[in-house]
Amino acid sequence: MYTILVSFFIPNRYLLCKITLLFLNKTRVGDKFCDSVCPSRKKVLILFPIMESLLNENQIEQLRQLVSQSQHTVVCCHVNPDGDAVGSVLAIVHCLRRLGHETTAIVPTPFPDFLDWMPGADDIVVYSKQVEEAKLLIEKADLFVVADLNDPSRLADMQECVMGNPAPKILIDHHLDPFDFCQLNVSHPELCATCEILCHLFWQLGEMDKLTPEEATCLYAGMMCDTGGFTYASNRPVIYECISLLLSRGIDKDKIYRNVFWTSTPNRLKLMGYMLFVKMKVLRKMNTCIMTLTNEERYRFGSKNGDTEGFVNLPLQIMGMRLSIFLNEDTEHPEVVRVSLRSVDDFPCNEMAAQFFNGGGHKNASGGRLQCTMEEAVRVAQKAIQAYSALLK
Ligand SMILES: [Mn+2]
Repeated sequence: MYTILVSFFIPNRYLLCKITLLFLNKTRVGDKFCDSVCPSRKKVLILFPIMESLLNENQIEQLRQLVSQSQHTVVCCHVNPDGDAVGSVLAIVHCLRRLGHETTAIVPTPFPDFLDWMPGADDIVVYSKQVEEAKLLIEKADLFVVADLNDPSRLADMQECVMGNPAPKILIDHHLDPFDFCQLNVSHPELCATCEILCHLFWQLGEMDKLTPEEATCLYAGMMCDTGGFTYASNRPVIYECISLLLSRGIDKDKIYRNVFWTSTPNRLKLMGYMLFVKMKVLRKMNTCIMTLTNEERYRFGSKNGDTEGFVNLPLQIMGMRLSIFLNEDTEHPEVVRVSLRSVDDFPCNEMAAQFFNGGGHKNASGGRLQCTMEEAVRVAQKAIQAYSALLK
């Protein structure tokens, strides 16, 4: 009864949950709490769309122990880090440092320039550029947190060094089918971003109302990047609970959006125009678009790492398009073509990526790589489109 009365007077549901807890003398809100207050859980959930408890008691204990026993933690993520990878790494680093732990962020390869503004981005050690420094830090580490990564091979050149250190590892990730290589696995493919997992974790651990604006900013940026500014993979109501909590921790979400999605260079805009005008091939019958970009073209436009971020999404604006394929010659390895796939509705990019492009990912957003020339990569893409024609037409 208290819960319903209070809900009329307190606009902030998080505060409301806390007040309710005071009444009920509970330490945490979660499924157990809902069950105990109201066996028909639906009613309670409608009144309080609250955060999710992702860990059981044992896992919480294990997490606390692993962290408290460590002297130096290394937090890392996948190769070619995106906003969610960088956001989750930085949020974890900030949080651990705030709790007094010596912590370093190490990423396998550089992250795109449009993430430079993120709080703490300057301190990130980039393995491919600072190999010796990174190796020393990895060898010294007595705990690893691997974020936004489901397979150690996604650590690229860092893999051998990280896996060679027997220190315990914690995985926090939302990709499908995680490898079992960590002591503690927090894997939730149903969540929109690794940063969303972190929101729930921080909340469950009682850290949410202690988050600094910097930590909250990293979490929001990660969720925003993995959902294209909350335009896909973002229909679960609890995502907006996370956002509400992060707003109450002082983020400026409009500025974060501008920093990530509405900041460009003249060269990038010119390259985008060229890609759409010259390079976009529309396969009308297959409701598919293919774009290719070689290093030679990239140099012509003075394009930098990360400049092509988001290009693969553009063709999906065309009415009826179901699939967009972007074949991008790797800047470091010219014999490698990086493949990005984006789809709408039920088209399973991840299956196509696994079957044809040595990759994987999410249903609507996947990637892979081919060891071949661009011409051969185009042929593989055409074969993939044919194989999936029944789902595309
Ligand atoms: Mn992610």
